[in-house]
Amino acid sequence: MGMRIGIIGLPNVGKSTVFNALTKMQVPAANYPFCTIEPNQGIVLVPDRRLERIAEVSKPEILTGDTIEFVDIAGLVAGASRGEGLGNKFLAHIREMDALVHVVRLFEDGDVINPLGSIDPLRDIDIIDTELMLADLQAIEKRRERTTRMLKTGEARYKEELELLDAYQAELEAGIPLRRTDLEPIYELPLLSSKPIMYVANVEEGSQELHPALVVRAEEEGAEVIAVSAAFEMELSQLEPEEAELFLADAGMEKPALHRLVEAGLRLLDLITFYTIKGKETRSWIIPRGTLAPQAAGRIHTDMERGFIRAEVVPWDVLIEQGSHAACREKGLLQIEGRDYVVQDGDVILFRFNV
Ligand SMILES: Nc1nc2c(ncn2[C@@H]2O[C@H](COP(=O)(O)OP(=O)(O)O)[C@@H](O)[C@H]2O)c(=O)[nH]1
Ligand SMILES: [Mg+2]
Repeated sequence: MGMRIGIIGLPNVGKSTVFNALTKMQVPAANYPFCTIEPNQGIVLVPDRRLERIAEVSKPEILTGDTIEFVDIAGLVAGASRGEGLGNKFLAHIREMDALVHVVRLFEDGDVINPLGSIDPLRDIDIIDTELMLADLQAIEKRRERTTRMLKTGEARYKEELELLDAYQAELEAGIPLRRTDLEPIYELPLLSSKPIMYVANVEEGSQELHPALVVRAEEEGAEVIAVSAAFEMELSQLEPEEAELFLADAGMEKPALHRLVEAGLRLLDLITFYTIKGKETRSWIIPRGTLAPQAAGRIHTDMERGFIRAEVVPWDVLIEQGSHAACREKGLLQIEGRDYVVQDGDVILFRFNV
């Protein structure tokens, strides 16, 4: 789908550790096209218990989970918008992301230098937000010159755009990231502070405790915040599945915190999952919420979208109760859906199409 989540945060908060653990994430029995595109760009398997449950009844030879892309974006320091650190390169990178995971440091560890000297997640968030907002103000300034020139054409949309740019600017000058406003976006002007965001608190090993001020901030923003010990997750990701189970149980955890991070990433991007059982392969597919059946089929193959006839749909839990599409059909539990069907999270779908 090409959805990308950028991992951002101050230096030494654990971004690369989270990223590396994500790309090494093991999910039992799932085959997937893992790869690291570049050292800081990785395809991450989406852990999915439902897929595993479906596989218990479909017994596929090949089990394939869908993936999502994460990017480890280094180099943000105070002053980045003026070109400090990796400055502009960093900001250009963020512009390409569909959503952001902001890692903040809650672990102490005297051996790992904390450039700002103390644990203070709100200060850290404000530093990053300030850089995003300053970069936005610069982008708006540039856009304004162009829009002003275009005003001469007399087209109403340029006057409207100018008003929108003024509205953005007023919010930013008041210190409000655009994601917290309901101003409409300008497609050709991707603004950094408008990207959907969630927080990862890199906590002490063995702790689930979130900083109270961080919880309040996240709530104000309607953002999710997830406690992760990057060091623990890194160790966990290197273990064989059986060892990992024991390691998790010892820590009193049901599943890796990174699974919750990826799940939250899907919610952030408003993505849902549907499943297919076809021949030897059972597979999960990630699509934007609201996708119609033909476009969902197109996610599998463009021919299937072009030749779409119908979708035979059953919710995943009904499928595992009944065992197969055929059994569902006999009991009249199969939904026969056409071109205007909106695919639902958890649907198991058999597409019928002409080639
Ligand atoms: N104690 C502890 N150290 C960590 C944790 N996460 C990362 N580190 C260490 O902190 C240092 C910086 O981590 P890194 O992931 O490179 O940070 P980045 O600059 O944000 O990419 C490394 O030495 C990591 O091993 C953690 O959860 N606990
Ligand atoms: Mg790093």
